[in-house]
Amino acid sequence: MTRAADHDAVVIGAGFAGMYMLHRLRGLGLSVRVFETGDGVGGTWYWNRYPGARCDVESMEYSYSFDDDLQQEWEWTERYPSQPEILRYADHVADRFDLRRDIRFETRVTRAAYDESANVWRVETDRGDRVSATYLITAVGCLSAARVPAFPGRGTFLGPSHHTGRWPHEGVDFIGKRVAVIGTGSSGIQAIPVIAEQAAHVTVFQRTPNYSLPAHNRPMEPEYARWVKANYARIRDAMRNSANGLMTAGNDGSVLAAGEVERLAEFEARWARGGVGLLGAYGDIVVSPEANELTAEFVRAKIRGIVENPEVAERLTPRDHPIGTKRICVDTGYYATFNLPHVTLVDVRRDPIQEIVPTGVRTAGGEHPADMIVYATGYDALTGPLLAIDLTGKGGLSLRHKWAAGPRAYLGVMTAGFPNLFTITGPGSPSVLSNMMVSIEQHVDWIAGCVARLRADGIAVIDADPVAEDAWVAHVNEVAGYTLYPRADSWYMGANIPGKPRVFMPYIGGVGAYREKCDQVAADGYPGFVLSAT
Ligand code: NA7
Repeated sequence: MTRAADHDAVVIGAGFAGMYMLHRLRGLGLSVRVFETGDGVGGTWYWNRYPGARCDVESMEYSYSFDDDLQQEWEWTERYPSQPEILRYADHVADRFDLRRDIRFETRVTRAAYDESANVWRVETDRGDRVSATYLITAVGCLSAARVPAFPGRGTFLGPSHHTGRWPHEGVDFIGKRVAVIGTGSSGIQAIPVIAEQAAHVTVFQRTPNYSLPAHNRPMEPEYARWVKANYARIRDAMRNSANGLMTAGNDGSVLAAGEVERLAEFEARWARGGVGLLGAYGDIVVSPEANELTAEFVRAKIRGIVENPEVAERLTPRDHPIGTKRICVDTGYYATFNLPHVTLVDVRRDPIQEIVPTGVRTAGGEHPADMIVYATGYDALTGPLLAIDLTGKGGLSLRHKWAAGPRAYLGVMTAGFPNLFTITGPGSPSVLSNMMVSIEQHVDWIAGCVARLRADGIAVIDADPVAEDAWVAHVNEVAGYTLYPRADSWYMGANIPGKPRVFMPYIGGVGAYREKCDQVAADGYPGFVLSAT
């Protein structure tokens, strides 16, 4: 048999999605080439080496479930895993399953075009590779296109500046330094307390105050780890069929139906436990404005209780968006950091950043001297990493053109007009609204199942049906519309990028319901997809 393509599949990215995809496709006997920009595996956890970087999903849940020996043998040392520990885990998995031999590191895919006459994807990299593949699978991550705002004068700064998602591998020494941190999302909120432990002065530039919940991180309790491992099969199954891929399910009840005493007791218990669980206290927190306000007010009171200076506390208090509708943050000592004498908060809504100058950051109120700038300014989320690649489908259709008004994909896994292209945790799937590990495994398993079926049935081409795609996009929007999410200027909505279409990108119907739908589609012979033998 003549091989039409150099590889059966090209996978873009060697984070947790790309690594598992490679493993599964190998298991089907496919030849696979993975391209990865970094010089190691781990994706998000390879890039995000900023101080304090830690996952906000617990260790026992933020790990692969596909191999029981792996999940039984790996020992997590803390309740919430730190970036170095997750990276060690990724390296361990790469070694254990001998993944590196098919990964081309330090190589970025710049372009991929579908060649209809040969039914192959022609893939180009910044290293000059030109390869063809039957299947093209993106595993590019949802938060990997780091973004530094175009502040005037940015290039004039004399000291080092670092984006949290492009942190130097050799680390950064803050001792004795005056550090400007711009941005108070999850990354800023994790980094600021750790930077403040070392720096001579920290100036935090905040645009939108965020809700942050305490992690209460601690060393892993061995009995707990043993219990989880003994019950992993049942626990993983429950996570896969849950709303957000976590072990602890949320309650269904209503904040409004609970009396004040009950409500506060429930909130206090969840605050004391730590992590994102507060949002699961009742079923209507991200649906009912009144329920949300009661929950938000609980957190606001906590901020007032921690931050000693009432004026600073007020500036840190979020009021412009419902709690949970921007990604909730999980911190260790964030609010208390503002009680330190060498930490200053600048509210850039009232006192906007005008320019970066050689010696610091100038706002309307004057210059804030700095030796170093940390940009914790986020990402062009979900679509950014896909649109960074010049992707062209049937008839020369470019993805950038097709998605100009917002992403369109059927089940978030294929977009019509781009045959044999699968997008792991793409827009229109639960992705960033879930435990990413659960969503990654679900997509990879589904794609592997689909590819196996195509090959067994002699189907050469699969594409999304535009009608099914339109219906799915409408459904994604409809479900988001039942919630308060669209009210926030969040990166879920594309609102953090000037000019980006305002569309709610992930699917909020729940990972369990989503999985059921995907599985049903596969069992029914892929309705909503167009399959052809040639
Ligand atoms: P986020 O959550 O997007 O946070 C970025 C922060 O940077 C946020 O506070 C932004 O304010 C701020 N920002 C962005 N642009 C500017 C400008 N031009 N001026 C001032 N401040 C600005 O990114 P993270 O890296 O913290 O977190 C990403 C995800 O990683 C996180 O949610 C977890 O899932 C893990 P804004 O709120 O837009 O007003």
